[in-house]
Amino acid sequence: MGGCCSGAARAGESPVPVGAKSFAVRGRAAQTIAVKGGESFVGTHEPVIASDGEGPERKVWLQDFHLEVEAVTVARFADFIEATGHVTESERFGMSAVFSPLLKNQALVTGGVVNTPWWTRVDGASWKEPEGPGSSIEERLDHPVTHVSWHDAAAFAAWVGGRLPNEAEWEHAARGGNQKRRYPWGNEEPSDTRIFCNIWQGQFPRHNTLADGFFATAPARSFEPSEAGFYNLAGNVWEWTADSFKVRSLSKAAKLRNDQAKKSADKVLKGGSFLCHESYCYRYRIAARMGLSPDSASSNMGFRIAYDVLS
Ligand SMILES: [Cu+2]
Repeated sequence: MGGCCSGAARAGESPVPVGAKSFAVRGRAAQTIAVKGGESFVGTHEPVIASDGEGPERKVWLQDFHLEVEAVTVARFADFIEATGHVTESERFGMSAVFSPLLKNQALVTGGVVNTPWWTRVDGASWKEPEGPGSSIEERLDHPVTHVSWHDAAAFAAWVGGRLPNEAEWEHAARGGNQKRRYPWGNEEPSDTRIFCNIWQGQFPRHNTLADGFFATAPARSFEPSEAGFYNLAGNVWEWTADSFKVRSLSKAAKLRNDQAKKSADKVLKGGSFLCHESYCYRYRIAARMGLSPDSASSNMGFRIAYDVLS
């Protein structure tokens, strides 16, 4: 069984990899894991949501790379803002998409989102006021930053001297190499009582049993890390990748969507979020994906940083 991650924890060792390093050239250090490249694959031959383009499985060749163990936190993003004066797109647009049950002040609701009444456009919502004016990040400094667009994520990545991973790298790291794994922890299905990650438990969106301990985001380092040492690749927040969103499968419907997707500049997000549940959004699987325009942002989207291996 060829694990892909050098310096990664093996059975019996500490879950935090011994060989982990930090590559960030600016801002506070973040731990990375060296991931061995080579032949791998992206996607699956058994798509669950075929219209998302989960299939077919395709061979890819990957260079070695490094990937941070956790999503970029609020605290780290705050350093970036302070150092660069970067203004996020949510701040420029003056609003972001907030998961409605998080809103204590319903007066902030300025408009819903079609077909998904649990999303609300909130004026003034941004990475530092995630539920709009008066809300605070103080108790969430170790959570993944949210309300960041792809452009914001790319700007942060450039600042630290890294980049966003591409989809194949993200999947490869999540599977622990060239293994057929459905989830970063293996193949066992999470359920409302078997908890592996931060997703929804209960009747979405009315009732969350909180069996995993979190209504919305959890700290970026929570739950058991994968064998390789990565935290929360599945669940918690969607993670932006470098790739443009295309539907790869060849069904007619998918082809049509592909033609539409080709015209759009949508980017791929991976991993699902605290809102996913098998009953309506079964997207915390490794092969699952979502495409969104690079200026979109919301309560459940963040990112993590990859680095090239410099020789
Ligand atoms: Cu979901």
